[in-house]
Amino acid sequence: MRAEPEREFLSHSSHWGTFQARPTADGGIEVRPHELDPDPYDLIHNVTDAVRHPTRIDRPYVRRGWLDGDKRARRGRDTFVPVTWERAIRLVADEISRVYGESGPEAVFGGSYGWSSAGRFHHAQSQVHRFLNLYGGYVRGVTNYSLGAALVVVPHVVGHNGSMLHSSSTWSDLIGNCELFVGFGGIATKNAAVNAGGAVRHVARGAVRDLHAAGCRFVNIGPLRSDLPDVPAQWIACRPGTDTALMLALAHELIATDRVDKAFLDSHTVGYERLRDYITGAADGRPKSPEWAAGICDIPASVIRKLAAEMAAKRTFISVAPALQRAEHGEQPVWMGIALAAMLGGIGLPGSGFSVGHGSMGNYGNHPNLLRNPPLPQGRNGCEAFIPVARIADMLLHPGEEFDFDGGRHTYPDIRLVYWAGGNPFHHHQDLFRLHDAFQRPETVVVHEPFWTATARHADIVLPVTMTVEREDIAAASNEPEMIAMRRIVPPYAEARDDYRIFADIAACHRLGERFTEGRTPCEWIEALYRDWRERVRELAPDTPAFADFWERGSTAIPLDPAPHSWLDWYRADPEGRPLDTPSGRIELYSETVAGFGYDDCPGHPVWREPEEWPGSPHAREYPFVLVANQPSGKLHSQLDMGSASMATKQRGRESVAMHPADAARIGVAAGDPVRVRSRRQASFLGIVTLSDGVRPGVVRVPTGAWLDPDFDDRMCVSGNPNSVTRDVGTSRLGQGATGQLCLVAVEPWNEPLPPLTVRTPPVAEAR
Ligand SMILES: Nc1nc2c(c(=O)[nH]1)N[C@H]1C(S)=C(S)[C@@H](COP(=O)(O)OP(=O)(O)OC[C@H]3O[C@@H](n4cnc5c(=O)[nH]c(N)nc54)[C@H](O)[C@@H]3O)O[C@H]1N2
Ligand SMILES: Nc1nc2c(c(=O)[nH]1)N[C@H]1C(S)=C(S)[C@@H](COP(=O)(O)OP(=O)(O)OC[C@H]3O[C@@H](n4cnc5c(=O)[nH]c(N)nc54)[C@H](O)[C@@H]3O)O[C@H]1N2
Ligand SMILES: [Mo]
Repeated sequence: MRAEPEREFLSHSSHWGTFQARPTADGGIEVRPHELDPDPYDLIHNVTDAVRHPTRIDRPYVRRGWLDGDKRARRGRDTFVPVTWERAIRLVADEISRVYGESGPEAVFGGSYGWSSAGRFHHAQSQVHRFLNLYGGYVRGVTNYSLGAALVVVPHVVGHNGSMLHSSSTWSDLIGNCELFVGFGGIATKNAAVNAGGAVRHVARGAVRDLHAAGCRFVNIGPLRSDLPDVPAQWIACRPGTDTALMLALAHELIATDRVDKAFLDSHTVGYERLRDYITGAADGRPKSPEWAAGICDIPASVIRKLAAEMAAKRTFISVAPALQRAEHGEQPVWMGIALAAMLGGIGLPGSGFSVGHGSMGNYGNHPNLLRNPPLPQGRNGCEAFIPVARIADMLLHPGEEFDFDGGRHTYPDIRLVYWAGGNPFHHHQDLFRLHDAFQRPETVVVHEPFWTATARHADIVLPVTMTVEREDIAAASNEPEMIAMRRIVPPYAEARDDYRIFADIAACHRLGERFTEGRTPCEWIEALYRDWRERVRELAPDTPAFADFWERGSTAIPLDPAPHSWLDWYRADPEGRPLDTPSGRIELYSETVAGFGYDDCPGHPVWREPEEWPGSPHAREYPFVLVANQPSGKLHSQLDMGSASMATKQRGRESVAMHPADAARIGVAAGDPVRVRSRRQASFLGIVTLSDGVRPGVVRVPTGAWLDPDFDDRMCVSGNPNSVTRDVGTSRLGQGATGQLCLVAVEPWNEPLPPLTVRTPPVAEAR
């Protein structure tokens, strides 16, 4: 017998890293880091365990009850009937004809939030939007789960042209200039693994070490010591959800000790006097002093005073992790963080200023693109109706009701058809048992998925799709120096098809196939997207190779702006000549526009407002712990939850519940014990205790992303998904962002046998 020739490693990419891969003899794949990446993360290995996992969806399925005409009963807990592709395509096409014909696009929710996979062409959300636009459009979701509050409040404060979300200070600007890095939420470089569209060069951990070597001191403010893992740091274990009070007290101290940069405030901001009167108490009789904040944040006033003095004396950079604004009143720490940086006067100077989260994503701090990466054209959405993306359950449960958003008043549409491709709402949304109830309302739910996630299990028609390693694409993320040829590594699993082909086949039933495909195969699309980009990029990078050459080499350089820059340096230099696009042209510490909306939960300047659930609220008697449900270190969100890097963070296949040893002793549990975590939603989940003195007492940390394994009768998730208990309310009437990061919970020992996990086996399928 002759040995099979060794297959060569080919380039491929994912949101969490670029790698090389080749097929193995048993139908799986072998993965190794890419030489372009100086600091690869373990997450690239998750795909190995996932590609032939039993939870891959092997063929199209239709839910039993839906097929029987009992449309809504048992959605999410029903059995499935396998069908041929022909039948599945016909069923979806007929539903589209029916719902669009009877009710138009206002009855179709196509927001389809979710990260799906890297790759410019096969990006599922772009594909589904392009598809639904063929029929006149769809109800969309605006903003995102990541930055819901910031995306709305920041433009009121510094304009769209001043937003730091796409032009944050570069690491190269900070290194050697920044003397003090104050990280609210730390610099959680576990999160810098990820860059949407395909992470290539991971530099954040190295940059933090370089900053430290250049003499910068670090302060990590927040519930977890591990939020600043790469260098020595002072840890100020502030109560979660109270950062705005701490910032106000820092500002109070700057005023009291006459350290405010009045010249900068005069030349570059408006509204300082209004904010100052609130801080000093002149406006409401309550000075926001360090003593005032000490009681709220549970840190000594002396620590606040000392930090304020140091911030005024040194070149200081303030970073607010996105997590802080993914909570009730999430607009406030962002607005107040900008105000504090303005009072220090360092905005636009090397090594100082503000950002929403260095370390929270691979693109922050990197040099920005000079040109846009190739996008897939999506057509035009003719439907006006929208929701702030995280109001999905409210929309489904309350059609016709009104809601506020950024100064407008809008009405929830009446949704009859939900179409989801590339997201997992039964991971990303809050209060998942409420979402389960909400998902009973539409007449039909269609989901495209590679895996039997809880969302796929809530579908009526489930269509199996390929993973990236089963198709070809090009990867390109913002602020990354290389575009990557994503080569096909293995053939598609079972009957899985590309989202593109599925949409093309459905569109063909309505004679819209040509309009969807423009007569191109996926390879022709990829080549065309590349060709268009190369045309645009030519002037800047004349050596950019032709497609065939790029494909063969596996990567090509993306031109980036090489100059170090500090956020708003251009505005600092010329505030009159190059104003911000705010009403005043300046940084608005008080906004007439926001004040005019009349929202008590987000007035005209930053304020401290008590969240409904926090340690100071009456609910804390029954629910004494703050649950911090942050991003998982072992995977992206819920993706490839069964992979080795993800499973390594779990115990007995269930999520870890990290807590302080003193808290564990008090409730009578030890490391490795199962616990039940309950909330006011009459819902709970099971997890396994881990102990660390790096967790603030009174806090439990449970990462998001464990695949929901629901016991609907007990409203309990047995695999440990924290969104089974989180609270589903908007950040405020202004931003209406997701608030999943924090809520109050009770934690108690679980003394019964652990219920079996069903989430890593497929649901019950009937014979064909
Ligand atoms: N409690 C709490 N909840 C949170 C957060 C939090 O901090 N706390 N964070 C929030 C944030 S910031 C975010 S961004 C969201 C993330 O929420 P999502 O983006 O919805 O999460 P993912 O797990 O990335 O979901 C992507 C899904 O797409 C599927 N997929 C991958 N490739 C393809 C493809 O080619 N085609 C199709 N059809 N499907 C594909 C994957 O299998 C996966 O199920 O979660 C939010 N939820
Ligand atoms: N490995 C990995 N990386 C990721 C992701 C992933 O799923 N996995 N998701 C990506 C996405 S889509 C996004 S949007 C970003 C999100 O980036 P972030 O929102 O910054 O990420 P988190 O891990 O949720 O939160 C960071 C830290 O903030 C702290 N924190 C929480 N609440 C508070 C508070 O009230 N005050 C203070 N001071 N600290 C608090 C928590 O301890 C937490 O560890 O991450 C991206 N990176
Ligand atoms: Mo996100």
